Amino acid sequence: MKHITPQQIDHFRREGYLSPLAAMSEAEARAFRDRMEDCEREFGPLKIGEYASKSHLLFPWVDEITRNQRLLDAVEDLIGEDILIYTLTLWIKNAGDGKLVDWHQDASYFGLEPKEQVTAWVALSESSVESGCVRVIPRSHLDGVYRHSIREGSANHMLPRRQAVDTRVDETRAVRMLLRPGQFSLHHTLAIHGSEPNMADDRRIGVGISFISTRVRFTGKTRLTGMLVRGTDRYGHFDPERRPQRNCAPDQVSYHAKVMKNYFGSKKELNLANAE
Ligand SMILES: O=C(O)CCC(=O)C(=O)O
Repeated sequence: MKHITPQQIDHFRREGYLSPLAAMSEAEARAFRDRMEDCEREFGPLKIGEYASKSHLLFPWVDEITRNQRLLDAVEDLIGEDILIYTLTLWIKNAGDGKLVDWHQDASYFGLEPKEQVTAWVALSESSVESGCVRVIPRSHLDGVYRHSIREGSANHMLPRRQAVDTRVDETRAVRMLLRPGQFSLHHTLAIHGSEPNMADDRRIGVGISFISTRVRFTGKTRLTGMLVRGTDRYGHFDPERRPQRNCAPDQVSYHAKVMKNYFGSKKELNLANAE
């Protein structure tokens, strides 16, 4: 075990999540947040589907977060030592902006087999009850993939297609994954999760990194890309991704746009909801 204990691994397998774990100090998280906010001043708001998606291809500071050793040690303890990033999202809720994430499972639109993807959610600001932390339904990952449908007209939903599980979720069972800046949570690809609006005075900022083992493959026909962050890729299910050298270098911006088009196109091909 590199970062988490056998008891914590049991907890993850039984409950479908693990939280909180330490990735970095609050001061380090603040420094990453400052770098993010510099980018917002330079490039404008970071939006999902644009620069807030697969941002590790655009910004060296995001690339750096994804290579945090404590984070990768915990992920390795769960999925093994050969680790790829499948996708990544900057989940930014500004104070009082009303944004929320409806109950959903990542596996319902990722199109991956086997369903061994794990999301690490790294807090760059306080993720609390007031700021709309991620909530998860314990043991919901044991029931397979639920039907999802598109919630039209819900403009504040952060998932691009506003998809949500059809089943009524018993919210009294939800666990709030409270995080200080620099801490992270882990959730299973089949765990039902979501979050409420930010009612705090500060922004709520999280980096959601979807990790897979290199043995996991995409089930559609499109050939997708993935970023190897640890170990060796002996399978070649994904084309390697190119790391950014500086924020939004023009050739990297066009590379990112091409990768995103391919990624979102692949969801349509599978008839899955466009997401993250
Ligand atoms: O940040 C949120 O509120 C939701 C995050 C989420 O859906 C995810 O990381 O998979």
